Amino acid sequence: MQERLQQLKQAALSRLSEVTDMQQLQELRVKYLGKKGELTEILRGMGSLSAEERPVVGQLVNEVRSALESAIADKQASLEQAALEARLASEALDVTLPGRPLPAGTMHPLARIIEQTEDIFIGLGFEVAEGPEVETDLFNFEMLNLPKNHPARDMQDSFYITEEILLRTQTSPVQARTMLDKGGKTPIKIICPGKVYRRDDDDATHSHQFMQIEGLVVDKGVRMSDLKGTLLTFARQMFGENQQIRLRPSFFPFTEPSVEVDIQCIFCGGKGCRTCKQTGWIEILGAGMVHPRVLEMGGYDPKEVSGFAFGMGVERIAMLKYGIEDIRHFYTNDVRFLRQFNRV
Ligand code: 2U9
Repeated sequence: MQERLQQLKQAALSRLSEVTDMQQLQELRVKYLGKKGELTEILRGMGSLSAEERPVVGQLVNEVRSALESAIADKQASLEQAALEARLASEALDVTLPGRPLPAGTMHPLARIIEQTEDIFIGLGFEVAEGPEVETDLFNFEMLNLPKNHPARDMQDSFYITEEILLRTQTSPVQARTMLDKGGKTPIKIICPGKVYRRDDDDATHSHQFMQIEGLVVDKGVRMSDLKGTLLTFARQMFGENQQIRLRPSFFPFTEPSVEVDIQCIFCGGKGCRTCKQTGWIEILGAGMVHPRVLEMGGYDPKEVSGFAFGMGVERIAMLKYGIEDIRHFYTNDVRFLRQFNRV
């Protein structure tokens, strides 16, 4: 029996040396040390031994068992170590290799102008307000002193959805909504950027959908000089520190008095060229003091408060600033056009 034990030990150790993975190791463990394993079988056979032999064989069985257990544990440790090393090697990352650059998008020129304009006006204490593009006749026209049958409604042919609902023709309804939301409280100091829609045939300078930024200030004692100072600051930050502005009388139903605002021609510096039609000036926006009727309809008392408003076409500002000659470039999305406006 002692001989059988020695043979078993040798056989187990020799098979162990050939084991290459955890599954084989587990099979080997079961074969020799398991409940139905070979060592257990020998133990069961000890009943037939003499009283002298039994402790000797018993001790030997224990020695063989612990020798096998420790050899199996060593093997398991070395298999685990090898597996770990293989994983580390396969997942090795060379952080010194050069990276693959991802192609970066560029910012759309209209988004750039809007962002820049927002920055300028936020710097002056304004907030940015937004509203729906599908509007009611009430907010788009009525509240802006453009009652039904007003001749100025013909000036902007609109996309009507029903008799009372249309695509907004200007962002002014956002200001009208803000006035009502504020319930007569001052101050209001907002700019409203967004898309507007007008029934127009598209050409180099017209688009049936374009973008506007409008502004509204309502407070006690707001004057024309506040409007002028605000717009001069905008013109200088947008078009250059030495810019001058010029105000010409105009007419809008929602402002009285109304003005059109020019900057000195950025192409000829005011000397006169083809773009400014030899005048030295270029129109950039319209503005005025908010009409008392508009204040009233918005829930403000025109005897208590006053306000100014202005509006500009974002495409026009971008075309001037970047020297773009056709408004359709903004909407046809030719990447060669868009790529010229790299992020700064
Ligand atoms: C309220 C009161 C007054 C907004 C204004 C203009 C003058 C203006 C045009 C510029 C070029 C539109 O894109 S454009 O065609 N806008 O000239 N807009 S004052 O006045 C308001 C708005 C809302 C409650």
